[in-house]
Amino acid sequence: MPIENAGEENIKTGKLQEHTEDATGEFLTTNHGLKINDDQNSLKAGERGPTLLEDFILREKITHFDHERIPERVVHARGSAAHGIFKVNEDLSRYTRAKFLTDTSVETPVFVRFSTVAGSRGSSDLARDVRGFAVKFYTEEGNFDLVGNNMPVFFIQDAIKFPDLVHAVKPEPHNEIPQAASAHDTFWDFISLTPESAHMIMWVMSDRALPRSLRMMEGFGVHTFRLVNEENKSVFVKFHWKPLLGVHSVAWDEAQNISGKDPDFHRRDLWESIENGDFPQWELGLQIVPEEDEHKYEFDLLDPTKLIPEELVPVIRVGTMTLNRNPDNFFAETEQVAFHIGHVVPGIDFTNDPLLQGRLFSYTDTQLIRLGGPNFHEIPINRPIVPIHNNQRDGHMRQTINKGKTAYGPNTMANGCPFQAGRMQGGFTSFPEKIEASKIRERSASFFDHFSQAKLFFNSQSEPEKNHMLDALSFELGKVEMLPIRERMLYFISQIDEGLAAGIAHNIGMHVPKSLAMSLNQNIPADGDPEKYRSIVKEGSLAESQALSMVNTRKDSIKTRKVAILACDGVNAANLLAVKEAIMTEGGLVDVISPRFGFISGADSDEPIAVSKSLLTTASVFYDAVYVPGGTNSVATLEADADAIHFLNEAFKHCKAIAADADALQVLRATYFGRKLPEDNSDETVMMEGVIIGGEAATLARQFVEAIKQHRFWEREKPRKVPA
Ligand code: HDE
Repeated sequence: MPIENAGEENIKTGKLQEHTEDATGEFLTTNHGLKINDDQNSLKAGERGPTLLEDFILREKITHFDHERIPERVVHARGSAAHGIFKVNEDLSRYTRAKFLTDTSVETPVFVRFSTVAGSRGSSDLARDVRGFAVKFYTEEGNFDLVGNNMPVFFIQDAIKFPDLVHAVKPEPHNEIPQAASAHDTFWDFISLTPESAHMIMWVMSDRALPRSLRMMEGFGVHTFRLVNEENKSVFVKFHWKPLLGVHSVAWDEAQNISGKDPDFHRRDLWESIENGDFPQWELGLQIVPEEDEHKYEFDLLDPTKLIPEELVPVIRVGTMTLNRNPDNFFAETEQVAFHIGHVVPGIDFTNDPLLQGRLFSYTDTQLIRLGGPNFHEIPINRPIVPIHNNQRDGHMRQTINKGKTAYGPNTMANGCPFQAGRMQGGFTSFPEKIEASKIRERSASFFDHFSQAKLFFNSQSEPEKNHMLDALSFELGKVEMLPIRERMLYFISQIDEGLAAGIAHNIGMHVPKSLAMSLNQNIPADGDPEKYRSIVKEGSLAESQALSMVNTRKDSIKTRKVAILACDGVNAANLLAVKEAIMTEGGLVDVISPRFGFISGADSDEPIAVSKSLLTTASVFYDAVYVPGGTNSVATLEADADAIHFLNEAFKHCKAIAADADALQVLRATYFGRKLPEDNSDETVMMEGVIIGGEAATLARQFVEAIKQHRFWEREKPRKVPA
């Protein structure tokens, strides 16, 4: 299909690209269409002789193989993606003329790529890191890319510092260690000298950096953008994605375990949920700030290290995105997709955020090396669904065969085509923002308050979340070898919260310095006045913001939550099946796990029960909850099985819901936490936060489902610490 016509057809079929099906019933050919007679043996001079240079079939195959890799993304190399649709649920024409945001009947195809930032393409999904959340909307007015993250702010305020930030966080250059980790000297050296990173550091050291699933993350456009309506009136906007499953994270110890046992944990989870028809969904949220309110806040809307607290400007939910199709080919789609913050449609425009402005340059530039030339827009996944008409020609790997003589404008020979589109004809016009300014290589003083929102974030966390941040910072700084860096960081953190700094200092065996011999602020130009650049902390700011703590996320369903049932021969099959059924009715997923694969028999039934995972091939870190049904023989086998006991200990350590029949209590008693269980094991008792024992199966199942909805019982973590 010619590229120009692909759009119309694609809108109709919902398929964005041409696909080559498996070659069922076809003969093998070379890339030039020649049928191949033998693809298993190269051409040789005699049975035991040397291979001949003449063997063009061998050469074509090996040459192609030799060139199969392209450079991985310089950041966000590790990613997973899916197709879907976006639908706006109210007409937003009061704010924007973007058609996909005004016409409620339009279903806009999207392709979404999630990523980690620091690691290489093959690194683990569960690294402590920011997650990329990049959405390509294939609208009828061209592609709009919302290239965001799962955190609403960023490390730096000016694009010119991005290469430094990335060099600092990437593996150290002399030995390429550590992979996908910020816990090393160069990163914290840079951060310790960059106070503008204070707010982002709080986010990255929080549980937000360890998502339970890509489906359970928020997304943020980070920068303030503009929406522009038909009358050319503009408002400022922050974009949000709110997951319908809530925002949830795993424990750090769990994350490290998952990294070893299944580095593809998030990728697999996304893939499987779409294959199972459990389509991930997000609501698109907007925070709208009228033009006249540009200077109303104590932070600058152009400063990407600041968010707009939802208490000040509520997030209005305007549409839903559903991911409903896995890519057919990882390389062709997920690897070759090229996002660019500069891909906008009429009705969406930029602001002067200096980070955003730098990004406008970087994204096309990086594709030139990564995808090999200026025609990457012709790669199927990058094509808009509308036809492309312009005078650009040639270049590496050009796919389009342009007819005719005119590749210039103005022209008469093609009757002036393609025409420029006026605003009324859907042409993009930049918002005519008035700028009266002198050229200046400086930062606005309105960007200097680096700590207020870092404090706001920390103060808005629950006790367990604060504990996790304390642990995370102690871990990271504990891995830093150079003491002056640790010291600077302790001072830095004491500007955010003295208790937090003191706790870390205790953990890493140091003291929080009262002052520092050197300035932390490296933003000062050589001839600048240091006083002018002193970080300001604004007093009287908002003390807490509910939206910043994951405790306040929605906890109303167990959809797609994974529940392990530990069972062996002789299990109480009636209870096992009743609890399994109750979980599945609520949309949860169940694995029956036994020391070995095959089938187990129930004490009360002749019907064999299939074992879906063995203790050899799975681990508690892959589940959200565990249930141990009764049955004398099953219980006796599990009680004596070290892997089963470890499974339970670990699930407890990671604060997951655990349920057991009353007669399976002895299995729990064999665990570390079981020793701490109260003696009372009467029927229908919830024995400990998130540990439910006994009672009639239906009641137990009901209580268990409610417990799983809570996601985790973090509050039991510190007082009931168990080794596992
Ligand atoms: Fe990016 N970023 N970035 N970034 N970014 C890239 O583009 C860059 C920033 C984000 O799944 C690169 O195609 C600069 C903020 C995502 O393919 C590159 C600056 C945010 C992805 C690049 C930033 C992002 C990228 C590397 C500072 C959140 C992955 C490969 C001015 C709002 C997109 C590529 C995907 C990727 C540059 C900062 C999000 C080099 C210069 C802030 C989600 O162009």
